[in-house]
Amino acid sequence: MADNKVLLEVTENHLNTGLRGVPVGTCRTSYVTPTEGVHYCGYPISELAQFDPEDIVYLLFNKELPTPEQSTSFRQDLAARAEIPGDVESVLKTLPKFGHPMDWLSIGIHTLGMLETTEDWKEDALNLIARMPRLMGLIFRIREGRENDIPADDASMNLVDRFVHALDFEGVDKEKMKRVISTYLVLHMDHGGGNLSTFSGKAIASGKATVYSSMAGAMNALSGPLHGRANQSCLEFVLKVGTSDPDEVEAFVRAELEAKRPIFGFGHAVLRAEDPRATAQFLLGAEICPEDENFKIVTTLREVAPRVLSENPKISNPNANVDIASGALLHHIGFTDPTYYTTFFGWARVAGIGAQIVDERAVLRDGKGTPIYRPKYIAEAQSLRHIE
Ligand code: NMX
Ligand code: MLT
Repeated sequence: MADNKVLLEVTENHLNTGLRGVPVGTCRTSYVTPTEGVHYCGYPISELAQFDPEDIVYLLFNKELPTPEQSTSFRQDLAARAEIPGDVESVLKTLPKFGHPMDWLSIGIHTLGMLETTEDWKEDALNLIARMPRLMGLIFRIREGRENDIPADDASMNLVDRFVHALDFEGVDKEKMKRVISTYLVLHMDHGGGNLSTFSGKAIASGKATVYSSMAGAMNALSGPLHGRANQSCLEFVLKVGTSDPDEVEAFVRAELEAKRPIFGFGHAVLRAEDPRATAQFLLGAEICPEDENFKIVTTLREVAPRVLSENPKISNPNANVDIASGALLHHIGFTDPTYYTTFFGWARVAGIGAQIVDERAVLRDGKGTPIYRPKYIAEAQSLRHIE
């Protein structure tokens, strides 16, 4: 059950805490509980990890899982929206290759919005979801200098197949790749209403910026190292650990803490147990790559780090979070450059943020939508100086 106990009074102690625990609205797509993590429309994420991404997109937009017929027709609907209505490639080709892939993703989404924006929140959100696999594939290819002979898009393929097709990596196990990406997308699609990128995207949309502008802003929020980009830092951290020996890992973790550096892949603002999204990825890794060196390191970290972090009573949750194992899995299937990892998070999150924007703009308050965001800030002494 969702924890619906809400704070009724905002006191001085709540100021300057990043709105932690302060209720600001309702969310129709998902909620997060401290022990069971995220639930999509009431289903715990642990029950959804094996579903196809298309069915979970349907769930987030329609608040119920599709019947087989609804699933087929939704896939056809997405396919009909897939073609990018213009030339996004030539814009991507002008971007500096040394720029971060998340900046490319944000600019790519902005460009899609410039090529076509309808006057309808849901149309735009679904069009963007349908066009993301191609955009993602183009970002990889163009950044890698594989700009020629890009395979034509085939909208009859599912979302993950279309990305793998555009990417066209050689010498990789494409079936394994599709399985990891599919699970990754489902696990990362939504995480309640208040995570930073979702909140930012909805705030931008509340001023009636388009879905594309709002989503580009949400991607910028996701790109921060304490939020989405932690998955990049986490694999970089794992590569730095370099050993799965428990004693050596423990010494490494202690040295990092001593140096006042975070232990990536651990902790969460809301969860107080291991994130079930981490558990699901550990299960997948144990099945497909138990002997992978990075997977062995994260498995040891999962045992060692919570014990060490628990020694600090300030740390509210010493357990593994969503990012701990995702990098090891992506690395295993051929994505060896961690700077790309947050783009997968962003690709997935477009579904949840898109559905939440549609709800806030076109469903809540009997369809009127929430007003423009305008929280109150209390004036500090310095700002009052001129009237003293
Ligand atoms: N390693 C070192 N210190 C930590 C960690 C950690 N994994 N987790 C929390 N702390 C510190 C935190 O920096 C804070 O210190 P200070 O009071 O000096 O500012 C203190 O413990 C209390 O923090 P919490 O209230 O437990 O956590 P908070 O809600 O502020 O932050 C995270 C949540 C996720 C930002 C934090 O746990 C963290 O920085 N983790 C490591 C980075 C990471 O894995 N990010 C993943 C984000 C994805 N996700 O949220 O799922
Ligand atoms: C997320 O999935 O957005 C992260 O766990 C961060 C959060 O929920 O605050």
